[in-house]
Amino acid sequence: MLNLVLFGPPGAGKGTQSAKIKEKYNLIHLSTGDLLRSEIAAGTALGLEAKKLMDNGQLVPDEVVIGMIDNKVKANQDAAGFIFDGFPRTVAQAEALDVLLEKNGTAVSGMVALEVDEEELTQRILERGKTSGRSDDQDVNLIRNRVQEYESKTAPVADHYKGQNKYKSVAGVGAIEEIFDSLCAAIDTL
Ligand code: B4P
Repeated sequence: MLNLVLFGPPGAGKGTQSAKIKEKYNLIHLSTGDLLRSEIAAGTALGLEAKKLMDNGQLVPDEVVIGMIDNKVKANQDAAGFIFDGFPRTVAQAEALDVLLEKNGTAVSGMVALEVDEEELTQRILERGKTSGRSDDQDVNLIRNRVQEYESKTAPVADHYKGQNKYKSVAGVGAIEEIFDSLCAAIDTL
């Protein structure tokens, strides 16, 4: 089973590359951002709470996203594997993922990180904001908050996988196809 954690700051291209990776490796794509946006669109209580935090560029509580991932993993027991996109975003989420995969008789195969500088991230997100309708994509200060949340709470997640010898990184700037080729080369070593 291939269980891939695709990692990187907001706007690094995790969603873009996940769509390609899932086709090539026949994986189930689990994006916590997409799952939360579905809850918001459906107007659920969870979605309403999440929206307040997402509109400030803050992370949603760990137990909420861990519960969503747990349900999806249990519902897809026959999958060839998973691509986790935007999850885990805290060390507590990474520890919970280890436990829930172990209960299902499997483990994270590796983390691959996309490296992109903040100026490029900001430009990409603002560009997407022109058409995405996402309220967290429109404002430079809000994007800065998201990057700060990433630096303080999410970047340490890389150390969790470095400690398990499961960490790789690739340059995330350039043509989407070239980045995809670099990602596949890294995935093929896992
Ligand atoms: P996400 O939905 O995960 O949003 P993201 O980080 O902006 O997305 P991504 O990196 O996938 O960027 P994309 O491919 O779209 O999270 C949103 C919010 O949800 C968070 O701020 C948080 O509040 C909450 N949340 C989600 N998961 C959580 C968790 N686990 N715990 C707590 N809270 C959580 O790329 C961005 C843009 O760049 C696109 O427009 C794309 O077209 C463009 N692009 C991609 N590759 C490019 C390239 N090579 N060159 C030029 N442009 C490129």
